[in-house]
Order: sequence, then C-alpha cells, then structure tokens
Amino acid sequence: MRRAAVGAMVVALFAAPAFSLMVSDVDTDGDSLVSFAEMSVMYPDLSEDTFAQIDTSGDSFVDESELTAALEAGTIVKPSE
Ligand SMILES: [Ca+2]
Repeated sequence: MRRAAVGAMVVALFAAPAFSLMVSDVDTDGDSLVSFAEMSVMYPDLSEDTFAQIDTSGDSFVDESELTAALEAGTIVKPSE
C-alpha cells in the first residue's frame, strides 16, 4: 500500500513536465507575456472568448500562472511536439 502510494507520487512528478507549457514556449517576442496573437500561433483555433477565459486577470495577456491554470482546467491542451 505504502509502496504503491510512493510509486504514484513518482509517476506524478515525472508526468508534470510533459503536462506543463511555459510562457517561453508561446512567447515569440520575449516580453514574458502571451498576447492573443502569440497564443494564436500555437492555437490557430483559439477564439478571443477562450483567450479571455484564460486571461483571468483581464489584462489581455496570459502569464505563467494563467497558462498553467488553463492547462490544468483543460481549457487548452499542450500541443503535441
Ligand atoms: Ca509576448
């Protein structure tokens, strides 16, 4: 039982990097913020409504925490490489 729990934790740790999408992966002009235009490069089907949903602070840019939250919520999925 205990061994299984530890195993599950290890799997979760190794699974995390594959799941995460960094702002630097999407940010093409290097300002550490993701605009709708930059997001559209990686997500051509992304609507402005969905972008606004991801941009929870409403500043028209997506930061690291908003990006992570959107991935965790399944609003967007990390594009396959
Ligand atoms: Ca940018």
